[in-house]
Amino acid sequence: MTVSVPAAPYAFELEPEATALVIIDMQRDFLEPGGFGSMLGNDVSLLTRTIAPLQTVLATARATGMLVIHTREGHRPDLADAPPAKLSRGHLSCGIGDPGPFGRILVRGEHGHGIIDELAPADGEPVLDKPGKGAFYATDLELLLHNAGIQKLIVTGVTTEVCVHTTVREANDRGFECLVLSDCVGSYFPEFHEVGLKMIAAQGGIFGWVTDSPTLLEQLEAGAAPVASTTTLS
Ligand code: TIU
Repeated sequence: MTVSVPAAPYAFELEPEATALVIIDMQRDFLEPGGFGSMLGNDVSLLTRTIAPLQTVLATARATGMLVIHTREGHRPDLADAPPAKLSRGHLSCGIGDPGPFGRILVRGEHGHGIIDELAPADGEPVLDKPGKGAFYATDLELLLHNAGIQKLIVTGVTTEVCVHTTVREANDRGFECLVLSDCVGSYFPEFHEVGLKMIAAQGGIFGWVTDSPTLLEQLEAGAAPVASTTTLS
């Protein structure tokens, strides 16, 4: 079955069995009020608005039998996999590895590093721990996708211009085609979110495609390939 999803810059064709849903870094420290993100002065509601639509996409992907992959940004407790340049960046008084509101910040195993309860991984769904912004860097994601026969990615999560963008660029260079869901990705900076999405679909889809979750779900649920059409980014 091929599903044709209206998108910018033109319809994205996907076969569910060759497509993975990638959910990037929906971690408490980025999303929850009082966590690391909000401690830095960010408005986390710009990120939490992605949770409800993402829950629906996740349920549909599971029902369709699609591969679902979750990622978490973070480090070993001894920080041996954290570049000193990352640790020192920003001159933060409370940064990576320091005791934060939800445990040590971005350290694996700590409460704040965990994925929010609303999007908890199901048994058998790969959860990828990544030390960088991109999900391919220093992880086995590419191997995992190749072994599962995956060629296309539906990309969701946070933040649009940081970990989502880096991952889409990495995926694109490796030959994967990415469909980014505009309502299922979010940024602390609305203008970066908007421009970040435009950058993906510009120049004929230089990095990938952009649509929203209702548009994807409508086509997945119809289970057919209607006439291809194009949407514009608002
Ligand atoms: N996951 C992710 O995007 N990590 C970040 O550090 N994002 C920021 O926007 N800071």
